[in-house]
Amino acid sequence: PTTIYLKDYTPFGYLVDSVHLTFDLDAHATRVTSRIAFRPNPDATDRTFFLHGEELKLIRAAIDGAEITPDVTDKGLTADVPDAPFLWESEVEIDPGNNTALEGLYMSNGMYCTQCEAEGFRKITFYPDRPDVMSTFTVRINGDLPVLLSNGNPSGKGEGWAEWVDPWPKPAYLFALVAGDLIAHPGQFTTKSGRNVDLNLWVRPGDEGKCAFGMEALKKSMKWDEGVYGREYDLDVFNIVAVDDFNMGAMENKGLNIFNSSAVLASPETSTDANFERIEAIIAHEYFHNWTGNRITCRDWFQLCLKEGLTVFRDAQFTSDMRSAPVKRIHDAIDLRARQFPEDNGPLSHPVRPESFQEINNFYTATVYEKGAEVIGMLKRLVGDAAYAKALDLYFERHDGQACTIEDWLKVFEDTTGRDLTQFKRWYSQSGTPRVRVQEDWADGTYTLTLKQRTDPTPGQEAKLPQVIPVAVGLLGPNGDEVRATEVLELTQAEQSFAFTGLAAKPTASILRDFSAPVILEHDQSNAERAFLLAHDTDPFNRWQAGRDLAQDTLMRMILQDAAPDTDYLDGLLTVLRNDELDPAYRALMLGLPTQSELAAALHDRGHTPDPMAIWAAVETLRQATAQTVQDLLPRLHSEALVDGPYSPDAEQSGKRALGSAALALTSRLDGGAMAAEAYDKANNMTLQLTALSCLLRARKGEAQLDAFYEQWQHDRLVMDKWFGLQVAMAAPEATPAIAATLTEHADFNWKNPNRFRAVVGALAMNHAGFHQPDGAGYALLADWLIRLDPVNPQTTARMCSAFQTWKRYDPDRQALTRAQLSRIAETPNLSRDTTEMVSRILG
Ligand code: HT7
Ligand code: ZN
Repeated sequence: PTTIYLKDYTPFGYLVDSVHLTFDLDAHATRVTSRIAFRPNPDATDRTFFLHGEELKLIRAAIDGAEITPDVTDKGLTADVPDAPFLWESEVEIDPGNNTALEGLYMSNGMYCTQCEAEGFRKITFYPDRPDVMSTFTVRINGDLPVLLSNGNPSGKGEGWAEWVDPWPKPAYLFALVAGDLIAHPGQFTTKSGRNVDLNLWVRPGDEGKCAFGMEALKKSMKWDEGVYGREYDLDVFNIVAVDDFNMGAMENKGLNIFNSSAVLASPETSTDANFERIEAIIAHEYFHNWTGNRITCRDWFQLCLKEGLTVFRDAQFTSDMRSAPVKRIHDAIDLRARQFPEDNGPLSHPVRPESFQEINNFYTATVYEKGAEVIGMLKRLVGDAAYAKALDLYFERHDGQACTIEDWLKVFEDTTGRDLTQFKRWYSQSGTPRVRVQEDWADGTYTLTLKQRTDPTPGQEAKLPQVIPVAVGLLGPNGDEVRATEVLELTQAEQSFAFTGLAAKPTASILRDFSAPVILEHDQSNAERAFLLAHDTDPFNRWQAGRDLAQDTLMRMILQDAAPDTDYLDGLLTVLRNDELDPAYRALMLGLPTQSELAAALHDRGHTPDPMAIWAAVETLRQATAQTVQDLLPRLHSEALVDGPYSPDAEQSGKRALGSAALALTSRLDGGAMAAEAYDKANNMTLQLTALSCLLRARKGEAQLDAFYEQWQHDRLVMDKWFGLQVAMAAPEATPAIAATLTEHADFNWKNPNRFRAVVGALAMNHAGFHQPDGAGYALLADWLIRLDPVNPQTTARMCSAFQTWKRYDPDRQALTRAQLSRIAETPNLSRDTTEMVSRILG
């Protein structure tokens, strides 16, 4: 496979002034006719006329009306063209009914839909399918279906046809078409300058009752982007379509967002609080792309973080404003450590702006998205809120309508603040998670903090240079008062000291407040200091972190020394749980533990070989001890979940349910699931029903409820995904591979549907002790399914290969078993480019 490099970028030889497309829809022989106005690009030197095109049957091609016979390969075509403006025409035939890869034009439940990011448009027609080629599009759809949608504004329709005009120049990856028997959930929004926008959420008949929340989330997002970023919507309509077969969460096509139905459809009976929160965030994310991604797009795919990092950062700000900022920050740190840190510190490590790739679909990663967002958060923290706002205003003004780079992005900050961001730019080019080691000194009223940074080698990057790390620090006095408010220290050297003078007594430091940088903090604090911070820290993030550190410390000693659960942790937790002044959602987070995979990483970091079963056993023991310690509080905490009045997925109610659910889970460890069985019968929303069911399954009970759940919900595919997934997630380690294998034989296991596939096979990879069973059954089952899925859907297969990325942490036997499975995948005939790249990187 060919490797593509950032350094090789050159502009395309031609500009596109307009695109006219006509679709004659047919399940197996859709005709796509294109009329494209090209002219030579004065900024380009290479005038090769190459149009991407894959899996297309060329029927006819013409230049300025004269038929031609271009040179066609399986990647595209070349042709001789005039050295002046010309009209390109082509007609191709495609087969959406047999498109299982869900890229290009495909079918889902009888509905036509498209997915063009990153390089799917080339499966629709011949085109310069690269993000720096932007054009207006006019689209005519001929098809015998009631709803025919494309980007932009509607410009005409009749029996069996519709026409759409998108006045905003866009790259082909933002093209979209949907056709089907759909029902609209309508809404209205008036922008701040008075534009009336028709909003529609299009769903399959039967899903009408799951639209109201998504529509409200859209309106809130539109309002928020006007208020916070001054960004207004720019078309007369905004359409969202829900589709069942989709590789990712959603897609921000101009004026026509397409969503995985799991990322937009919601009702209290069928969706959990977590589902509602995720849906609100994804709707906001896709909407915010209208400015950060669509109006200002990426010059090339190496710049993906330009739109994704910024848009994730913006959606996190939105969620913080809509809900609780500390709770959101803690969730984001948990997520980053669970998904991005393993990536950044393993064989798949790559910079936020990668420098090469074989298959761009493999770089829609936690590093590009979530670390990319953290980088923007650091920049904002370093320059301050006012300067950030000014820089963003300039970004939108200077680059509207352009395809940009990270250099353009940083330049607006340099121009507005006068700062030199040369060193900061290393966050975009250096891979790996920096580690910051803390040393503390106290003498004569001066507290000195010495911070040392280092980043371990990562693939292709042996030596690392120091980065600019904003370290937010506050100091607490002996009685718990804050003696120094939060200050952002700028760590720019490999080692740097910061002195705090004039202190009456040795303070306790609260370091990396609000998780001010995506780094690993190495701070040898005593458990007494951690307990002190857990009781007193005024920074909610670090207060939570102190509890997390205590939990991790006790788990490590339980695993390595067979120690008993630590009383500092248990007593501290008890005090926090008793404190009714603390937000229930926050207290629920306090009850969380590091994931088993995180513990495996921590053990590996300290030079130990993690034993997944020992980790699992320690977590079980600590949970049991926690339940015993806090048992008197549990009935009251559980009753929190049963809020009065109608269900609302808002932060307040869902926080109460989170705490109540955590209490029920602990109670189940003491009563064998008796209370969970009662809770299951009484549950009047999906959050409570699913929590009760998961408690029962973990207590190795709940067979009757599992069957009842199936009977109740078998008609609802999104709820059935939960039914499949929960059984694997809650399975005992030794039983996990067998349970997952049995579920893959279930009549409702439609493995070609990515949501269902992920529900079972993805959950297997997430069940740490179950996946890492010593006989390798988990590895073999995953490999079997990846091999089977690859020819059908390479994108989803390749993404799921990352379950193997941590394999070198484990013992030689497990490594040998994993290597055998990875080799088996690698040697599969005709393996996709996507999966080939992932497996070869993981094998190293
Ligand atoms: N920009 C989108 C990324 C994307 C995608 C979405 C759906 C299916 C396939 C896809 N490939 C890339 C999603 C986003 O970040 O908003
Ligand atoms: Zn995005």
